[in-house]
Amino acid sequence: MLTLTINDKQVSVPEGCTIMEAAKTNDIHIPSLCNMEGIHNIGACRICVVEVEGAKTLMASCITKAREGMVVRTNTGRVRNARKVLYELMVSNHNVECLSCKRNQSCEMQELGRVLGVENARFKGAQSNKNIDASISITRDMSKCVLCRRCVTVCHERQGTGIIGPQNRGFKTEIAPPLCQPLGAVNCTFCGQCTVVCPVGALKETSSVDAVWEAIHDPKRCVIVQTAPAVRAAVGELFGIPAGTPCTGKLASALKELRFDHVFDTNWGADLTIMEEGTELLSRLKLFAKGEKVSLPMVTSCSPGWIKYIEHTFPEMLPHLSTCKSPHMMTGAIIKTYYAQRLGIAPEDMFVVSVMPCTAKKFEITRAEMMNYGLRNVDAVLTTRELGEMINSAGIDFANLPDSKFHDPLGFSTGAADIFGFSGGVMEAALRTAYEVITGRELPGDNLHVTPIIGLEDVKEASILIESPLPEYAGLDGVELKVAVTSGTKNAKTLMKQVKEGNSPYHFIEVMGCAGGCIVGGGQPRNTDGEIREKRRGALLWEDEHKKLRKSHENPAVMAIYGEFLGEPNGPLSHKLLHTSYVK
Ligand code: HC1
Ligand code: SF4
Repeated sequence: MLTLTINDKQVSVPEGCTIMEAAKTNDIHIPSLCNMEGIHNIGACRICVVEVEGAKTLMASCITKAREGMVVRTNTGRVRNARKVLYELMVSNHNVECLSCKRNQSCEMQELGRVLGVENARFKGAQSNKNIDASISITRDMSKCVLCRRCVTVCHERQGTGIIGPQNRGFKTEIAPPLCQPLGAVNCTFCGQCTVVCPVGALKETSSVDAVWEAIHDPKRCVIVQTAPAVRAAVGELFGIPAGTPCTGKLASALKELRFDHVFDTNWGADLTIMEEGTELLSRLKLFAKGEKVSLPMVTSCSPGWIKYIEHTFPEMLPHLSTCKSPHMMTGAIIKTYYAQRLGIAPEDMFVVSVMPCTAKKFEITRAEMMNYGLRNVDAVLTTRELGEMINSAGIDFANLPDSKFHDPLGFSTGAADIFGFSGGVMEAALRTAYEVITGRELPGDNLHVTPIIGLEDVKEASILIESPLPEYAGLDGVELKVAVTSGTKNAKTLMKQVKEGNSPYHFIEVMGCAGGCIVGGGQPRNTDGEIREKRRGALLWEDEHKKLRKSHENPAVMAIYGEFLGEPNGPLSHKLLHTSYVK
């Protein structure tokens, strides 16, 4: 520990912390724009400057280490004046059409101006950059960029993708891919993590809101919506409901109020995915037990940011991916076939909308691999944030909505589907079913949880002994099934290198593109610090643990589809509608 003085108060803090951290742990707030909790400090904006006794210049408190005996002042006239000048210089090169900006009233730059007491912009600078790059998933509006570099840090350090960085020099600096190419022309995974940390309106999802309103208002269209597991754990935050409150019932009610014709649940598709993916895993394991050549470990395929990453970075490892489409694509395929027949309407007259915590899903639905009979399985993706915009603009009082249920037949789900929304959940859901099919017994463990794989650490692993009395699985009797779970493309790289080098000890790997899973996807409400992540995870665990049915193979609405329409899991119709493959 070391002792220093901040604003005449003696404080003791651990060695190695910064002045800003020392201040924060002693309830002294230092304003900043570029600083981000839990990730490297950047020192780009300098708004956090403080006076340090003996130092000639003001110091950026986010990157200056606290030292024994240091005397710091965070709120002197010199400091306040410097912060204002820095702020006004940033504003001089910023598009200040705030009233027509998506971030109006949620913009951190606006809030900072209020905190600093800025009342006029003294410097009338030229605008250095007005480029707008609208990719399928993400729009970059460089007229609003304040060069804080949060997006660069996240893309490089958290996601390990390193797609964007400062291009050009000085006044012409632009945060962009090399040579200022569009995001759609480089190896961007469309994970959207850069949009989550952008403090202003420079990085955001490419909006699908108008297209969805248009479909809703078109009397000839049958507009069907489905919503992802993780949305229910976070959407309430947009309406002042405390983080960690499950909002499933209010969400279903809000979607009905928005006048979608049918309100379904991607959770239903998650249970269906487990039937398909579990069966696929068992087939690969059986071949492996017979000594036949088969791609193991099998790797999950439901996160489209992850799919894009493996295509760009490990294309030769594509056979390891499960052939399953993601749950919302499976649900879309069933809606436009089985459900269209049941309603007696042409699939061309349907418009399927997925509400997702993910920006990469906007790209996923446009892929040629995600079509059947010449039609897209899903027509539009709204992020959780975009759904919030629609609810607001329709004047719906979300917080006071009564609970309601999703519509049948694609609205019922088991607890296994809820946990898809956080890292480790898909694996656990698959094991709950696969283990029981092979052994005839329930997955052992605390309340159906495979404790080592549940959590938010970088790479988690578990091994489960298979003891099967069934002749069909005799080859697997006594096998130690080894599984691993990771999230965030940076962590996935570690596991995939092992696979590439041929020394991966695992049979099955779950990868999600965003660190922590969909609860902190690129389309979720923007506050995603550690505490919020845990609360969202808690909301989904609560949903799982409070359901009567918690294993996908127990979902009667999924089993009914096999009886009425699909036949067997992994059968010919399933393969046509629910599976796909990716080629180099
Ligand atoms: Fe996800 Fe999935 S879990 S990918 O994170 O497999 O986006 O929630 O919807 O499709 O179910 C996202 C979440 C989501 C799919 C499911
Ligand atoms: Fe980087 Fe993801 Fe943003 Fe692309 S979407 S620039 S990969 S953080």
